Amino acid sequence: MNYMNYMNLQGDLSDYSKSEIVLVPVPFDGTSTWIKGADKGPKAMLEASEKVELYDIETRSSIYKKGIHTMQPICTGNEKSEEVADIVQATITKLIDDGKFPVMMGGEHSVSIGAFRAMASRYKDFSILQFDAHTDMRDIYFGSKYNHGCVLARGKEVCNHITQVGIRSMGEEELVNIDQNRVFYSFDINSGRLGNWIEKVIEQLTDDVYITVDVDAMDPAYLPATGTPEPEGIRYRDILDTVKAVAQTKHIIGFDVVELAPSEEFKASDFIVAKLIYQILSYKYFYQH
Ligand SMILES: [Mn+2]
Repeated sequence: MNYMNYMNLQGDLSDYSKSEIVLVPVPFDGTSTWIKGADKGPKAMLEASEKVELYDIETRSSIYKKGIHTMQPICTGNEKSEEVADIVQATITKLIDDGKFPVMMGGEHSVSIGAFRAMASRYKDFSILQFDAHTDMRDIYFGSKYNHGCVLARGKEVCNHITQVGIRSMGEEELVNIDQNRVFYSFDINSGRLGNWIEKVIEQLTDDVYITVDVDAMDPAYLPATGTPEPEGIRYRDILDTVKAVAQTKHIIGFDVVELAPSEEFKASDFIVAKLIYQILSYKYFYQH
C-alpha cells in the first residue's frame, strides 16, 4: 500500500536526507474496544493534508521548508501490539539518532508505547504530555499489558513526569496509578475553575517534552471520528494553546497523534488532525529555532 506524502510535498521538500521532520505512519488497530478503524487513520490524515495551507497564519511561517519526509507504513497491521511496540521503538530511535524530529501518526493509542521507550533511551528526564479523554492507566486490559487502555501505565514505567489533559473517563482500578495533581479534567478546564491551567501544566514539565495526542481529547462535537468518543471534551484551541506554551518554554522532542478512526460521514475529523500536525510543527519550529 503506497501512502502519499504529507501535504503532497515532493522533491527536496520530502527527501529523507534533506528533511528535518519525519512522519511515521503506524496503521495498527489491534486492541481497540469499540469503534474500529484507527488503522485507517494515517492514510486519511495524509490524504486530508493535501488541503492544509502551507502558510501558517498564526506564526506567519512556512514550516514545510524545513522538509517533511513521510515514511511508508512501518507495520502491516497484522502484528501483535507487543511487536508493534518494538517496531516503533526501533524506528523512532533511529530517527532521533539521525537528528530528525519524529512525528507518529496512529493507529490506536498502544502505538505510543514504543515511542515512549525510544524517548526514554535517548532523553534522561523527559516528560510526557498527554491529551486524552481517558487516563489509559490500567495495568492490564482485556488480558494485555499493551492494550490501548494501558498506554500510560507503560509510559509510567519509563517516564517520571506524566501530565494528563482533557480526562473525563477512567476505571476505579486506575486511581492507584494516577497523580491527581497532574490530571487536568476536561470539565474543570471547561468550567473555568482552574484559572490559568496551562501555566500549571507548564510548571509540571521538565525541559524535554514528548506529546501524545489522543484525538478523543477533543469534544466529539469537534471530532466525532474516533474509537471511543466521550462527551464534555476540550477544544481544538485548548490543545493548540497548551502546545504553544510548551514550544515557548520547553524542548518538544517528538509527538504523536492517535485514535482517528476515519468515517465517510465525518471527513472534517481527518482534516482537523492533518492541520493539527502542521500547527504543532509550526509552533515548535517558530518558537524554538
Ligand atoms: Mn488514549
